[in-house]
Amino acid sequence: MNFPSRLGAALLGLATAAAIGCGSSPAADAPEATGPVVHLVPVPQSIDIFPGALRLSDAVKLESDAAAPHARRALEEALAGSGIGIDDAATTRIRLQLTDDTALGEEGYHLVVADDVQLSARTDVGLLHAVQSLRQLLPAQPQPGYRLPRVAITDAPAYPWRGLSLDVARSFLSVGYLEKTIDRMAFFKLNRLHLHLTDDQGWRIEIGRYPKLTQIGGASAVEGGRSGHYTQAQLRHLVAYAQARGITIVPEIDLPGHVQAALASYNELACDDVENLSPYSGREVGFSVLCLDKPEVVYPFVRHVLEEVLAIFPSREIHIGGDEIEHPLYADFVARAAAMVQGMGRTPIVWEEGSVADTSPDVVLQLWNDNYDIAPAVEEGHPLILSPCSYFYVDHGNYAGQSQTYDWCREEGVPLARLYAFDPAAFGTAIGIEAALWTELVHTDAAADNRLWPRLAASAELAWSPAERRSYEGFRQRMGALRPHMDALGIGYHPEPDLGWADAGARTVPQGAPAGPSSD
Ligand code: TNX
Repeated sequence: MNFPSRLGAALLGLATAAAIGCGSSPAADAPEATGPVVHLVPVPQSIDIFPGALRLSDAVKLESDAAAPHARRALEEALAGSGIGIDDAATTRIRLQLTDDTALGEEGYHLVVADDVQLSARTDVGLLHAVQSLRQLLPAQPQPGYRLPRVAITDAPAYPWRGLSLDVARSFLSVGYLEKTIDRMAFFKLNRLHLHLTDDQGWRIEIGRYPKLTQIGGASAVEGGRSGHYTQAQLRHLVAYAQARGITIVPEIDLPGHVQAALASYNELACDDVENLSPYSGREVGFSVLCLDKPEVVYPFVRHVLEEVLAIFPSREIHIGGDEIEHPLYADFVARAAAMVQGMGRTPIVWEEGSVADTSPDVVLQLWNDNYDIAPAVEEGHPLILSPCSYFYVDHGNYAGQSQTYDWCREEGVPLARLYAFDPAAFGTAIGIEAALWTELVHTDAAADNRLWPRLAASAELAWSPAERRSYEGFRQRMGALRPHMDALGIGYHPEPDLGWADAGARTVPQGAPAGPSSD
């Protein structure tokens, strides 16, 4: 590699770090003389920036390890997006290489831009992350003669679980929208898509043994929302689509409450004295429950459903809900359902309330109320997914008073800066972070985009980047500069003033790029 001395590089790195870390110089459109500016989200574990730049011509030569097909495809896509062709005769080389550098872990990578570009990692997933970093260094639109900054990055995630939970039950989201969301998540190195597949207002997953779950339960939705369901073939497609982008889909079947759609489909799942067995389209929570006094009906149902769910989703973790229900047999149910999942060779996830049940310490708990006393469960060693609502419930406003948002958890909403201020280190057994989009009030793709972005990028940085590398000021600059990439991805993001995006509509939308900012 033709690099200057480490010291020189480090000094230069400091000078250029403004765009990377916490400085205050503008991140985008730096003049040619100072070289291209680096703006990566999430901010990498370590980066050296060197003088000069690698001028990219129309085409590059691609060399890749046959064992990294997903990274190769992602790289081809990224290059195409920047208008760069692939040609074996080209002088500039991009190399994807698997290495046995154990320090990188499962997801870490090296990315070096010198006289050529070298991406290395232990796994295809690690290389996928390297490609995403390269993609953020490349122009969002074709730009002939683009100068790629010379960098040496070593990167790996702080947390293994970097998720998004989407409620497709209250209001359905199409396969196409989920694919788009997966692409966008991958761009920010998020790796878990949790689908809340069932709730009072809708049952969204085809179960062969119980066809009425989708015939009846899939036909309803929250008032104003969309109904529908996914076939098993569609879900298998999504699993593969996500896997090729480094993302695991985690299914949730919410039990034993939030089941009105199931009760409306199969009345025998309800206790005999339950009168209301109609489909539900309101917004109340906590009123429906499987009849736990009929274990001979309920447990076979749960088993059969889970068997089909597990056959579709290879995820090690399977979410069985467990939220917002008061019942004398609640703890018993959670313990039995969790044991059932474990008996099938998987690891259950339960919302925080499930911590009252007698389960083995490897059962994962998902924290969602800020004030929930999770300390005893942490003491027992339960891994935690962190989704405290006053930081990560993005059904709350981007700003106080935003229309069509909830504010039950935090009256002022969950602005970007608030979310970014979260400190995951406060939770000893945390395995990561998951933002959650509930859809009682989110009925269109545009509204979903608006609630998710840019906040999801901030939660990605919290889960990926070490605390000492993070600062809101640095994030604002880097994220602000990624706007053309957000546009190229067709994201209808909230025009966040903190990122300098408040001029919604003023910019030119590139041809073929949909939507753009949306205040929906
Ligand atoms: C709480 S978080 C819920 C959801 C609602 C959400 C609305 C959780 C486990 N339950 O059922 O959709 O609040 O913000």
